[in-house]
Formats: sequence, C-alpha cells, structure tokens
Amino acid sequence: MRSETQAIKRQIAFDSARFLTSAPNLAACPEDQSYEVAFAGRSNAGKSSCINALTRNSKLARTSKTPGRTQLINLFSTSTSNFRLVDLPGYGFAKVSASMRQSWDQNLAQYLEQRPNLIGLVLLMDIRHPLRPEDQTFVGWCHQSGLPVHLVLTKADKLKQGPANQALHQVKTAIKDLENTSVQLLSAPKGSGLNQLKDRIQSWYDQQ
Ligand SMILES: Nc1nc2c(ncn2[C@@H]2O[C@H](COP(=O)(O)OP(=O)(O)OP(=O)(O)O)[C@@H](O)[C@H]2O)c(=O)[nH]1
Ligand SMILES: [Mg+2]
Repeated sequence: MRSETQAIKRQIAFDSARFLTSAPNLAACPEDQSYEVAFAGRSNAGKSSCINALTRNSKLARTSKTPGRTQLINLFSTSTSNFRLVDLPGYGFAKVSASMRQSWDQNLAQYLEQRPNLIGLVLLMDIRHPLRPEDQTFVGWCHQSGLPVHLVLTKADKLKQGPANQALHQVKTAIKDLENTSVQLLSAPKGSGLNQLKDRIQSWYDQQ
C-alpha cells in the first residue's frame, strides 16, 4: 500500500511544466537540487515541439521553421517534486559564424558533462536523417559517461508506416549493444509516441 501511494505521488505531472529560466551557459543555470531530463538534437529536429506536445502546452517552448531558434538552455519546472525538463540549443546549425557555433557547442558540452543532476538525455533526430555523425558522437559520449539516452525519431508523420518502421529497426540494430540506450518513433502533431516517451522519462526519475 505504501509503495502504491509513493508511486502515485511520484508520477511526473508533465502538464504542469512552467518556464523557469533561460541560461546562456552552465554557470548561469539555477541550483542543481532538481533532477533534469534534457532534450538534445540537431537544429530543427523538433526538440521544442516535442516538449510542447509532452506538456500539452503549445506555447511553452518556442518552435520555429528557422533552425537555430533555441540558443539558450531553457529550463522548465514542474509541480512534481524535484523534476525539470530542459530544452537545449540545437547543434550542427551551419548558418551561424564559426565562433558563435563553437561557443554554443562548448556551452552544450559543459552542461552535458558537468551537470550533476542530469538523469537522462532525450536525443531527437528527424526520422528522415537518423544517426548523423554528430548524433553518433552524442550517443557515444552518453554511453561512455553512463548517462541513459533515449533516441526519438521525430516527424514520423512524414513517412508512411512501412518506411518509418524500417528506420526504427535500423536505429535499433545500430544501438543494440549499448546499455541504457533505447529508441522510439514520435509525431508531435499527431501525438503518437508521447506515452512511450513519458514512460521512459518516468523510469529514469523512478530510479533516483
Ligand atoms: N510534421 C512534423 N513537423 C514537426 C514535428 N516536430 C517538429 N516539427 C516542425 O519542425 C520545425 C522545427 O521544430 P522545433 O521544435 O522548433 O525544432 P527544434 O529542434 O526545437 O529546433 P531548434 O530550436 O532550432 O534547435 C517546426 O516547423 C515544427 O513545426 C513532427 O513531429 N512532425
Ligand atoms: Mg527549439
């Protein structure tokens, strides 16, 4: 009975997410008492759209057709004790100056490597271009540092079911030997895959 009550109490209230703050780098991030699950991926992969679909709040994270929209580390708190969602700047965006890109990448790497309360990474990839070199670097990095990573093939609605499942299968095969690494399909506008993603995030939280 007791464990049942605890389980209910610890259910993440995704809908309750509210903007907390934006930080240009790790040093500017708020105190680290709350667990964080971060959303990473190439620019335009659909990180912000995914967070909005997950929290059922279309205005929470800014989305855009222009890649490179999210340039700061955006943190969202929830009513669940000690739990936050984090929208990270996209990587691999070519249309900014080299120095600007380098500083984004450095800030991103620093957050990922040094944030002690980070409990899992959701890595979003457009289903039509999965596992690009930078994505592979990310997956390898997570594996090495023991950070659980969940790959999400976004924009699944852009492909028919057959090719979508084929892409899923390919990525599954590529990661099959990596511990704490999983993959799923998702479509933000259709809402498909959201429960699966919630379950994964919940499982990370439950392990703390
Ligand atoms: N069809 C479809 N379009 C999507 C989906 N997810 C995102 N998009 C579109 O893709 C574009 C980029 O989405 P964002 O959520 O802003 O992408 P992002 O990864 O946050 O981009 P940056 O902040 O620039 O790194 C927008 O035009 C979204 O409407 C999806 O599941 N299906
Ligand atoms: Mg974004």
